[in-house]
Parts: sequence; C-alpha cells; structure tokens
Amino acid sequence: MEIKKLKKFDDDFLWGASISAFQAEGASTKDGKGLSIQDVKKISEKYSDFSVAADFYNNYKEDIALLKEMGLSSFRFSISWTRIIPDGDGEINKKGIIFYHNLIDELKKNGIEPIVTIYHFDLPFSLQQKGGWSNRDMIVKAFLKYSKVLFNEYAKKVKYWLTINEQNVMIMIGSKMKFLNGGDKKFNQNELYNQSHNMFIAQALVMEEMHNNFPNCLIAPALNIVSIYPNSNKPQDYLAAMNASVMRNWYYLDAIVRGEYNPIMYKYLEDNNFLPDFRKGDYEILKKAKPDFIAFNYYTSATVKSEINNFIEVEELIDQQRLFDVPGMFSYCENPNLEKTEYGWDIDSTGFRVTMREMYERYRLPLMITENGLGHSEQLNENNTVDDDYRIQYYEKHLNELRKCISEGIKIISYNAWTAIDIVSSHQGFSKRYGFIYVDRTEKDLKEMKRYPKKSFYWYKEYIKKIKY
Ligand code: BGP
Repeated sequence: MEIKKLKKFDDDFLWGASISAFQAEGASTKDGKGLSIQDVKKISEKYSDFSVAADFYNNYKEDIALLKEMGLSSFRFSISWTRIIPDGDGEINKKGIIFYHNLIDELKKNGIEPIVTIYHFDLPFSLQQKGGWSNRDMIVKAFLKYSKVLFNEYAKKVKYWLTINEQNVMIMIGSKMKFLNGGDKKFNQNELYNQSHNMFIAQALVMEEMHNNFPNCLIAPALNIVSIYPNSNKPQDYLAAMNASVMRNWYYLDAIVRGEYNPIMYKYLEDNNFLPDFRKGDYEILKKAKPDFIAFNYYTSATVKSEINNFIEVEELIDQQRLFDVPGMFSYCENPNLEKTEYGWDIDSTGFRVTMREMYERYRLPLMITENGLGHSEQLNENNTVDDDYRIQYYEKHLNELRKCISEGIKIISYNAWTAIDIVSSHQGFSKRYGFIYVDRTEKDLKEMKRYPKKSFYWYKEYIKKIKY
C-alpha cells in the first residue's frame, strides 16, 4: 500500500544513536568497577575482549562533541551494573555514580536527551555465582535495589528509561550464545523459562517503583522484535509463523505490557513441562505494572515453515537474529527475496514497517527504536574515512518505512541507530563495525583509538537537518 501524503516528523522527535556499556566503555576494572559476566567469559582467540572496547569511559567528552556535531537529539546508553554496585547487591561505588552523572550532564549540556538502559547483557559476575536470573529471591531484590539507586541518582536528569535489553534474545538464544545470560553456562529450557519469569517479575516491580516515585519519567522494556513471515501460503506455514511470533515476540510483550501470559505460549510451556514456578501474587505484580512506551531493536525479519528441517546447528552461525527449529511449532528457513549483509542478516526495511504496525496494532503504545543498523568489516581509506554507502542505503530504506508508519498514524517517539561509534560486537569483536564514527583500533592492536567520522556520519547529519523542515 502506497502512502499518498507523507507526514512530517514531530518537532520533538528524538534522533539518536545507541551504545551499551560493556561494548563501548572499556575500563573494565577501573575506579572500583566489579566484574560482569562479560568480563570473565572465555572469548574466542580471534576476537577482542571487552576490557578496553572503544575506551568510551575515558573518551566520552570527545565522543559526545562528535554526536552533537552530527545533530543528535538523543543518545541511548546502558549503565554498567558493576560500576554502580561492584558485587551486584552490596556496597555502592561512588566513582561509578559520578561517572554517569558526568556523562549525563555532558549530554544535556550538548542538548542531547539521555535514554538509559538499566541492564544490557552485563550481569554482575558475583550474582551469576549465586545463581543469576535463576535465583529468584536474590536477583529480584538485587535488580530492584540497583534500579532504585539509579532512579534516586539520575531520575531528575533522565526522562527515558529502559529496563532490560533483549530479554527475548537472552532467553531464546542465550543458552546457545552462552555468554548472554550466564557467563559460559548452558541452561536447559526449563531453567530459561524460569529466568524469563523472574525477569518479568523484577521488571514489573522496577516499572512500578518508577511510576510510584518518579512520575515525570517514562519506562519501557527493550526487546528485539521482528516480523515473521510464513514460507508459503500453506495454512500450516501461516500457523508456524504465528507460533514463532508468539515465542519470539508476543510472549514477552503480552507479559510486560498486558501483564498476562500469552495463552498459546502458556500451552506450549505446559505441554513441555517448562512452566515456571509461579508464586502467589505474581499475576497481580504483572498486572499492576505497565510500560509507558515500547522500545525495540530491529535488524531483520525472519521466515519459518511448518516442516521440520532436521539440520544440525553450526555453532559459528548462531546469533541473535537467526531462528531455529522448535518441533511442533515452527522451523527456520531462508528468505530468498531479501539481500543479506556481509554477516548474513537479511536486509528487510518493509519488515521494519510490518513489525511496527503489528506492535502498535496489538498494544497501542508509543514506539521507540533503540537499535537498528548494519554491521560490516571496515578499514580507514586513504582519506581517513570509510565510504560506507551500504550503511547509508540501509538507513535510508529503514527511515523511509519509519516515515510511512508515522504517516499511517503510528506514534513513534525516537529512532536510535546502532551504533554511534564503533564498539565491540556482541560476539564478533571489532571486526564487525556498526558506527557512524570509526574507532581506529583492530582486534588486538589498540593503536591510539582515534575517532574518524564515516561517510554515514555526514549523511545522518544532513538527514536529520533536512527532515525537520
Ligand atoms: C543486539 C544487542 C547489541 C548489539 C546488536 C548487534 O542483539 O542488543 O548489544 O550487539 O545486537 O549485534 P552484534 O554485535 O552481535 O552484531
């Protein structure tokens, strides 16, 4: 369906970019920071670890100056739990508190709205040793305590808050990409669905805490939501797509937004003996809390069919975007209609629109895009820049679809590209870059880590400037 008249973006639409703490900050043991599961995991010899990353901890002022030059009005970053509370639930680290005050102040000074993720894959290692997300009493208390510290410190300065980054990726793929929610540990399905339930409870209590005590702030989950296509017009394939969507998208959003377990998912959990340990009062906790908007990360769509593949999973190919087989529910398949990025992710800007429409029609809450971008291997050219036309094309297509959604009446408050500066990819090191700004280092050679704007930097700057009028 073509849109005849495109609407303008609201004047207060936030144009931004994102990073996460463990992938950008470095300084992993500096100024009292405790270890997170990302700091202790066994990394592949091939890739860099997270100890220095993009050195954002020491470089944030210069980086923010570049973001300002690009014309950004928002910046989404996560707070490192172990910088604030080194062992996860004990003493508070003053220096960590000060760092984020300085960072937030610097953003505000430059007219950039901070969007804060409370937890982005970097669980404190000492909490993991106590059972991590499987230990309900411990983790719910610790997450609430940590969140309260953040709210008391920063809620006066920060309006937009995100609870947990990609709970659905941690639960669905976390065991395959081990490090996401348990260091190097693999979990069985039963334990994972218990972890997920504990995340729902912890998150609901945190949202309630915010609403009760900090009414000027807005809070939301940040899931990785993707539209899922049936492989054919066979009715069974359509059902398979519905199943995949329930398992990947709606089970999470139904619990977080509506405070309900999705009935199809509940039946699946029951039939497979994966039902979590519900406690008395859990439904009330879930019902009471409601996010103010929905934040989501979108990279690509997915396609499924009903027949089983019986293929052997290749560990190297597993990542957060690739679906797999869940017997009786759906099976993964390729989509031959879409081009792929260098790293094999389908490029699907129409799917971006489908995803936003589906979400808005289901939940009628404003949407915020917290991640969207393209990973590529890159090197500086002789002009000390990167001609990343492929990235510009990706953004152009996705932003066109975003504008169509706005024109169709979908309320969208902010778009944050992944990423502002090059950072360590979640599992493919510094080789896979996403930034508008090139950070000059390789996997093993840190060099001076100078920053160089890429071609997409100037493109985004112009886009933001022009779209306002
Ligand atoms: C999301 C994560 C990010 C980021 C991104 C790109 O799942 O929230 O932390 O890493 O994916 O993924 P990758 O770095 O693996 O290419």
